[in-house]
Amino acid sequence: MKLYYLPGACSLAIHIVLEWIGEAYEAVAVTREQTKTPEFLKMNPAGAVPALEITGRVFTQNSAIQKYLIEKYPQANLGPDPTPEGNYELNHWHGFLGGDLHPGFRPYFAPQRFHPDESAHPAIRAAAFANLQRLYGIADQHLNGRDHVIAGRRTVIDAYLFTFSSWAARGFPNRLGDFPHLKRFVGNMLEDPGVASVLANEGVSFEP
Ligand SMILES: N[C@@H](CCC(=O)N[C@@H](CS)C(=O)NCC(=O)O)C(=O)O
Repeated sequence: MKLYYLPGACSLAIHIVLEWIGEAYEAVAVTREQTKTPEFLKMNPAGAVPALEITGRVFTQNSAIQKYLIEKYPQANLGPDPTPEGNYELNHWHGFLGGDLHPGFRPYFAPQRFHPDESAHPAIRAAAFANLQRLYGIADQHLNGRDHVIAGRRTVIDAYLFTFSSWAARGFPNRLGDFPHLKRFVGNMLEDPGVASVLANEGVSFEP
């Protein structure tokens, strides 16, 4: 397996999941510019990471790759409880993280993609920040009294929420200070040997 990733980007979730699975894989760092080259676009026409190559086939889209890896490596036990409710929880958090939280960062980190006039950027960032604070508040309340997002044990969703929480820790003025339960969750994840190894490998470090 070969994972193409941008250091610290959303591909970090797949990187952690591969480390947890424990099968052999290669992690290949790319730059944003490289994701737009003809070679990369042939692999993923969306010009984005994560892209996971397995014996000549390329898998893309974070939540789809996570579900694939859950089924491919059941012995890693990184999926939901095998019940309709368990599946619902997995899909619910994929929707929240991939559909709400991830796109919520775009106007915060790249307001120029939303308005060419620089004078509009502070207002765009402020609105994005308010929305992100609201969304992190939801995740924070969910983690009140829980060590894991779903199933009462480590799953792919822990890796996915951790990834976006690392963006907040690195990009918000108060890091995760407004979210005590999330901060505790991230602190625990930072002590996980697999997570620590992946962060070191990607050259990413941060305080929650
Ligand atoms: N919906 C895709 C989004 C992937 C995505 O946005 N990846 C970002 C990194 S977090 C990327 O590769 N961006 C390249 C760019 O902005 O040019 C997924 O969930 O996998």
